[in-house]
Amino acid sequence: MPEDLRRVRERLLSSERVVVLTGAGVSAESGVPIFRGEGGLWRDFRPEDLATPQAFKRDPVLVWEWYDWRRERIASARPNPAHYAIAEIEKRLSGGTARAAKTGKKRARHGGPPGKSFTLITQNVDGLHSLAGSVNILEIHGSIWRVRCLGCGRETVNRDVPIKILPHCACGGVLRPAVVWFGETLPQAVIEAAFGASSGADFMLVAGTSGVVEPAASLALRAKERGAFVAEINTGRTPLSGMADATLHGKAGEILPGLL
Ligand code: BJW
Ligand code: ZN
Repeated sequence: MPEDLRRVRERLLSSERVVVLTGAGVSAESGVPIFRGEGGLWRDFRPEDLATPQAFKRDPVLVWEWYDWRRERIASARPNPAHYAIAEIEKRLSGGTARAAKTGKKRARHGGPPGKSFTLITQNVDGLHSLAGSVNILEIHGSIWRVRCLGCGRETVNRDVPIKILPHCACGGVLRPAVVWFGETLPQAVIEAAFGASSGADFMLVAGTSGVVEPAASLALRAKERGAFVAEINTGRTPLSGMADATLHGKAGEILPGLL
């Protein structure tokens, strides 16, 4: 086992409050396009045209067509070894099923590692972490499988592929994807929980994110500031690489299973 991987693994094993922060790179090996860099969505599409509230106001049909295309790709995607390894880390830390991480029940009954906690913070909207079995997940940029009514504000699950464009709510209002666009604030409770977990973490793993989108990138800085060991897994260098205690270069789906 390479020395840096061994070091990260040892830190993970000896830590008590573990946080994993993921980005699009973790789903890349599932065939879900990333945003930046080679083959990224922002090479072919302008975020200003598709991922802002102004863009939706201007042309909701165009925005929905783009989301419908992405939903179709994601619907046929399956979790990859990176998603499964993250779910397995949660399961081991919570002493049984991943669900025990949330309820604490299994740990109490089966004597899993006492006092350990695990939080997965994801910027991904694809839902693949849940499909892989992760439980304690904070989806800070929302979910592509949820819609929100611009009229009554109600948020619901919608898995229609294709979706009927323009989708409408029972109240007659137009539905939008329940994701966070540029210039929008993140769901308050979710981002507060993410900063809380990051502030208290003693180990943070940052995987497959370019680290350029705020406030997500600041979660890693917060963890580092508060004394966590920060490890990064990425195929390339990012603005977070310099402050990370360890940087593992390569594909998340190949490196993450090695941490188990
Ligand atoms: C692999 C791999 C493999 C590939 N294995 N690795 C402070 C300073 C400057 C600007 C701001 C600031 N605070 C707020 C802003 C504005 C803005 C922002 O951050 N702009 C910067 C880009 C300049 N932020 C916001 O507007 C946020 N809102 C906010 O802060 O509200 C308050 C506020 C508003 C206005 C002003 C000030 C404050 C909202 C951000 C919303 C982001 N939305 C999107 C779309 C979501 C919905 C959807 O999916 O459709 O979220 S944009 C897109 O970027 C998406 C992602 O979640 C997000 C992050 O991308 P991610 O996950 O990092 O992916 P990539 O593609 O960038 O990187 C992939 C990485 O993986 C790469 O590094 C590869 O090398 C690597 N990789 N294959 C491992 N196999
Ligand atoms: Zn409504």
